[in-house]
Amino acid sequence: MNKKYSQCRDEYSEVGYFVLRDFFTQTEIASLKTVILEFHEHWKVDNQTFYNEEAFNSSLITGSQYLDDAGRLSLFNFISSSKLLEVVHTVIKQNPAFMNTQLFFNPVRPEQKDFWHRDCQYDHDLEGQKKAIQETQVVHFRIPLFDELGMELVPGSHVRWDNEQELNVREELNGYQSYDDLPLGKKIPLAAGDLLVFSADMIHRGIYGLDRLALDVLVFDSSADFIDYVDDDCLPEPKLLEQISNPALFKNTLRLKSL
Ligand SMILES: O=C(O)CCC(=O)C(=O)O
Repeated sequence: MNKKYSQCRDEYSEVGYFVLRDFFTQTEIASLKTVILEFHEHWKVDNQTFYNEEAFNSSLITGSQYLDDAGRLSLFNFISSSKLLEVVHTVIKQNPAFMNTQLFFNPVRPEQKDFWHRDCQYDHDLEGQKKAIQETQVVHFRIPLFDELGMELVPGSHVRWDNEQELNVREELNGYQSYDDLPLGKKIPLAAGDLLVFSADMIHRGIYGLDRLALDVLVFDSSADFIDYVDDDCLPEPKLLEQISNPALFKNTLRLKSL
């Protein structure tokens, strides 16, 4: 471990993200890659038009549509490994709950540009977004499978509202485009094996290029109201749950689902 967890916690609350370099071993990344590539190949065939025209991510990687039980189980065990959970607990101390997974890749069309956003902007108007960033947020754990240009983040924007330019850019107001550069953006290049932890509601964009294929695991605080965002099919069924070494992350979600 290249950083003390207390330092990670401080960085997260101050700037909204932290990076752990060489967090995963080559062996861990190689076995993860096998499962993820299997998902990705099936997904691409099934979503050919969407993939060719506009897609830059897929989701529900742990679902039953494209992976068999063995693949799903290895993903569930990876996501809830004690190593990763220790990091999850640095930002969500009590009862973190699994939300979803997403896989980010390059769009097929080279002219498609990477764009600034806060995740909450797709669910809320501006007043709702202002509220969302003051309340509990969803956390992304980004695991690149290949070296990539990484992410561009606006440090501190997880707890503050946009300045005029940021709002114009991410909402495409007053002639601005969501791909315009932002002066406060900080580029975080990532290598296979690194782990980037960042707040879903900070101003951010993925940077397209190289052979990027990154798994994002999304986790939320059980006390926050996010359960409706969770798709049942991406959770382990009882027969898989009992084979997961540390099932708490999924059990927390299943408990909320049953309420
Ligand atoms: O990598 C990308 O294309 C965007 C990533 C992103 O927006 C996210 O993880 O929420």
